[in-house]
Amino acid sequence: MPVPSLCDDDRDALLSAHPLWRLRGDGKAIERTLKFADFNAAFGFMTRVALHADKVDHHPEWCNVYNRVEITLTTHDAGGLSARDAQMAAFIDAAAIAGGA
Ligand code: H2B
Repeated sequence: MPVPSLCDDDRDALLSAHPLWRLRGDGKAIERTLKFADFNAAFGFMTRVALHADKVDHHPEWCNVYNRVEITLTTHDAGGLSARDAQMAAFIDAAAIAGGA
């Protein structure tokens, strides 16, 4: 089902509200790299995000190497960024703090 993509003002507001995220070169996604104390902390964080993602049906693209997690947020159903990415960035930022990133 199509999802509305963010207008330029809403995209700028997303980036201002979540300064640890950077806009991907093509403007269709945001990215953040997180570093945790160890693999256990990184995977615990990923587990919390995964359960939330499945609940809200909005899934991150990510890569984990030991204590590092690289995350890309985009909305496939919008062909770019949507309000769902802003909501997911807020959840991830809070989970990152809780997880000690
Ligand atoms: N995740 C993301 N990141 N973007 C989507 O457009 C998306 C999703 N769509 N998770 C959902 C699943 C959709 O495919 C299902 C059918 O609701």
